Amino acid sequence: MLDTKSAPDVDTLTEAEAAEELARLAADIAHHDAAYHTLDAPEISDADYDALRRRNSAIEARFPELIRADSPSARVGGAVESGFSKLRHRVPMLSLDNAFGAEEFAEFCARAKRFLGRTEPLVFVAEPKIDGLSINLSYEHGRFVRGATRGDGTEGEDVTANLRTMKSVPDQLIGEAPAFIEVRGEVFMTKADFLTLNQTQAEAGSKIFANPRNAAAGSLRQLDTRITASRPLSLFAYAQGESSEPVAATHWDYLQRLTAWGFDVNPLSRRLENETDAEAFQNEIGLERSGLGYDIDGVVYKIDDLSLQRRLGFVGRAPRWAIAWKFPAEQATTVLREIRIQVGRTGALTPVAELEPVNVGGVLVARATLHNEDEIARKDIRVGDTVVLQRAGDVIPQIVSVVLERRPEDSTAFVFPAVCPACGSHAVRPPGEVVKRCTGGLICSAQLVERLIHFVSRTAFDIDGLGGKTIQEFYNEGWLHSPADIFKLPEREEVIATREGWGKLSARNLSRSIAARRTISLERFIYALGIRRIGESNAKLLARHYGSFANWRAQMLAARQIGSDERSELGSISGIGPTIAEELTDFFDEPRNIATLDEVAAELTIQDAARAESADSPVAGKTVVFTGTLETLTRPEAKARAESLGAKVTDSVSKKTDIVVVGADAGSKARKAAELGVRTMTEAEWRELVG
Ligand code: 5U1
Repeated sequence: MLDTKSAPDVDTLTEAEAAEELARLAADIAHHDAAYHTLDAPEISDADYDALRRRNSAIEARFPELIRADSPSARVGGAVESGFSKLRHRVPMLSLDNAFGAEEFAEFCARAKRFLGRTEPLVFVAEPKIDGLSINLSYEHGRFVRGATRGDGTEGEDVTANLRTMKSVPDQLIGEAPAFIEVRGEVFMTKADFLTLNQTQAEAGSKIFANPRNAAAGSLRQLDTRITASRPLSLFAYAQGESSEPVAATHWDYLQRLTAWGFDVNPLSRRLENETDAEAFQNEIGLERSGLGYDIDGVVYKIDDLSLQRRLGFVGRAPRWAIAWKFPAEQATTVLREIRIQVGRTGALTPVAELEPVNVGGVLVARATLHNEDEIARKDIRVGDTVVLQRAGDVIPQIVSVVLERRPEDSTAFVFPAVCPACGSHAVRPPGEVVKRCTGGLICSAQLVERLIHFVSRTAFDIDGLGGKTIQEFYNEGWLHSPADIFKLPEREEVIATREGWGKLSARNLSRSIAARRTISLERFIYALGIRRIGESNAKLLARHYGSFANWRAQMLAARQIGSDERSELGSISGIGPTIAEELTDFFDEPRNIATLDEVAAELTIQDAARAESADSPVAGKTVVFTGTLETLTRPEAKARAESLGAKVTDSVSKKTDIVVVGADAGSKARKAAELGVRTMTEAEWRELVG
């Protein structure tokens, strides 16, 4: 994942870098959206996720012409996922503004009073803010008829059937109820239920949830109602949506009605006669927090008088009459046993702290992310250290600092590995990035499945009948160790035909699709290798520049030498540049990548690419000679640029020469050009000609 803290300033990005980063951000954000909303298994903290979105918007603001069709800005993070039908909330479910201290709370009160033009104190209802999942329940004549998640605030998922399985969602309201009413509240899981559920999940080899919030969301958003029914979900009701008639004059009275109708209302809720009572309440709940059976991340303060609430209304997506006063993150100290390096599916090496298990705000934590090499160095985190651990309402616990007084005497600084722990390939860290990556993309077990899925994907080899699930299955069988193994699958056709979901015909078709792809264009082949930053357009540039597989391979091997002509040539291909050149040479620096590359190439006929030739270039088809010392270009750069525009570059001047570019201290070639009447130009004139 992009590290937004150390990423280059948006103002310094070139257009090509911006386009590339937007593509990466779109993929990263979509991945994290799916992890959070669909899988309920977030991989990064909310703050890191927000930073990714902010960076995406900043780049789009600077390069509006680069905004992608799949731009994350066009999607709301909590957008509705497939699987459940959508339900539109009659009154939008808005979010709350936050206050992070007494001063910000006082500013909120002052704003509300200014708006209302009043000076007398405000009466509030204070309720602990549960870290769960907001839902909207609709009742007609007292009977529960529909229930939806918050979704994007306007439209949520219809989880009626699942909500019906919860004891704390009354099916029939007790006593008198309006013809229609929407009741809002928070579905949550207690800390104890969360721990028991995770234990059961672990024993069954099923998914482990990151925290009670995700466990609650994952349990409510089950397509199989029986699974939801088996999960211990609770609900506190706390707000109203649309109502066919008024049911109370104050929020406090409304909470009493909710209780009378049969809802659970948080028993810690309190009516505060004066806004100045809020700080004491905040401190009181803060002290109780870690002992509560459920996670809270603050207290919600709502102006009690509903007529004042109506007058205050909303600003943007949040009410002017309520605010969430957040608590600081919960902390604990523990001992760091080990720093383990995880290899992600894209080859990113991520350090993870293995901890002496410790209770942080009621949840047992045994692992924390260390983000990257720089983070470890900056905090000087060492194995054996006592560390301060923090769990915000967030996802992954973090190490805040080291308790230096408790550092063992023999401790040594952590040395980040230079090789991948999964495959032993060398690990590299491109300039300007914080993430170290394994270079053994084609051989690394941690990355192989992902690489193979890319290899057979529609824009690469496009092998029909070989999707991600099948690749994973065949990999699990031990049939796939490298891309070349894809082409050996037809040898297993008979066995494949006997597998569940397969038959003779589909196995035959798979063999045919594979055979049909044994001939491939050079650009698709280069793209299929999945080398970092070599997307479709860069693969095309490379293919058109180098023409054949053999030439590309030889040139890449030679380009590993920094300062070589081949390296300068590679870096000077318009659209490639030194960063991408380095990704390529890193790939070719790993001997096992080359062996794997050759192994798959041996299975294929790789078609040559049409050499780059720009029809409208003024030098296309011309023979050009460079002589003398060029000031703004190296000789290989000048040659590569001319060739990429379709010119032929030669060393000697003859009648066939069309242009001689004369640099400083040019000698005999310039004289010969004059004798033969060949057109000469200065370096500046050449640059102007070729743009
Ligand atoms: N306890 C509580 N949590 N909570 C969350 N009350 C409450 N109210 C909310 C939200 C989003 O919103 C209303 C103020 C509309």
